Amino acid sequence: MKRALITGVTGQDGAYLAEFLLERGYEVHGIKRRASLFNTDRVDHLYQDPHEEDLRFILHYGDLTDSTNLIRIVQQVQPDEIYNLGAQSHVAVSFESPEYTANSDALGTLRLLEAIRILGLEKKTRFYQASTSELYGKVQEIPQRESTPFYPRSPYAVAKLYAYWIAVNYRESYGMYACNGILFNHESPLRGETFVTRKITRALARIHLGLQKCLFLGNVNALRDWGHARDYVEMQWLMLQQDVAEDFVIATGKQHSVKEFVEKAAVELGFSIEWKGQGVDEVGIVASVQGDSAVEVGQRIVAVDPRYFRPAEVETLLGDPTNAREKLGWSPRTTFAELVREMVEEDLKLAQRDSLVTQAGYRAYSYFE
Ligand code: NDP
Ligand code: GDR
Repeated sequence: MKRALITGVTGQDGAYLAEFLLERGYEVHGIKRRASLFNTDRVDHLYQDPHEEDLRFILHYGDLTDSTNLIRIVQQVQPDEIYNLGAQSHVAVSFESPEYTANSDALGTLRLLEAIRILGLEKKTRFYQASTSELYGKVQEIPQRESTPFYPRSPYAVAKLYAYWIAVNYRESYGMYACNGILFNHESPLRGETFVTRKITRALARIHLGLQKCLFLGNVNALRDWGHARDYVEMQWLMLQQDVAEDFVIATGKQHSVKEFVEKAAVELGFSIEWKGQGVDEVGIVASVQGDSAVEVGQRIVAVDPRYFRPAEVETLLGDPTNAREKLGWSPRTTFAELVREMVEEDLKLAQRDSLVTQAGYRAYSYFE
């Protein structure tokens, strides 16, 4: 039985990857952070009572900023594969907490690679690094492929640049099987609520049910290449099953704006949106409504709030996944329309639950930015 260790197992990708590896017969170990509240919602369905025999899903307390803890876990688990998905992954937050972001995202990667080396596991343990399209930042070439020069535009991207190169360096220096998946944005109903896609589907579902009035966004003209997280974790695994370690761009090859995402999500809920004004005065107005909805024609349901602008923005990203298609036989299964539909459907269920709880006189939700 193969043994995998996942950092960031409680995150969006960690949850999909853990499920994927368990289905393939792996013993899966995950690192979770200590928190004052439960933070394992996304993997609770995989939880096994530690008293059960045949335990295949095991969580360890740990943190990417804590070397000795990482060395102890790697020593104990002796993994065949490590997936380093843990990170302070929010680009805007990285401007607020640049030092912490560097510590967890850049040095955290180094700490894991060193743990492998210190324990003499260079030939046994394969290492996957969660690299990102944010490395391309101020875009030098469209579409972006493995050979496109990097130009990071945030403390997050700069930290991930270090992580990218230290993985390459350990591969070249110590013959380790270490590789980077340069993944473009991937979303799902498990996406964190403060990333733009989930923020949109969550807010529009709530507006549709009358639980919220308006959705405030930053740069609505940003362009992204959005895929589904479920499709992308399969590739993370595939990258570790090759004869030779290599870095791959993973993307859909299709690009949409934040505005298009809003429009598509609205249509799923039965209303259409028209944009008026420009820059900070741009607003989304309801143009038509079909069926039962709390929204009304003429209602302003999207507005721009400069608080969500970033000190340096990544305006456009579009990936070229040719290499992954040709060498890994991989191509994304979920279309943009299917992705938006699935996210809206799941957020509508959550909003309906909140609506019932509110009607029963209880406070149902906390406010997310
Ligand atoms: P999430 O933000 O959903 O998950 C991040 C995970 O990392 C969570 O489990 C979080 O724990 C954990 N974590 C954060 N800080 C630490 C730390 N100091 N020590 C240990 N664990 C920590 O991210 P995604 O699942 O979306 O992304 C997975 C990885 O892929 C990240 O590295 C991200 O930067 C990268 N990436 C993501 C893309 C995307 O579009 N989703 C695209 C390209 C790269 P907790 O639950 O306690 O917060
Ligand atoms: P990104 O994702 O920065 O690409 O990083 P995010 O969804 O945060 O932003 C995408 C684009 O939308 C614009 N935007 C807003 N973003 C947020 N979060 N909130 C808003 O209100 C808002 N309004 C407009 C942003 O400015 C941006 O242009 C994600 C993360 O998962 C990273 O970890 C990962 O590496 C990259 O994707 C690839």
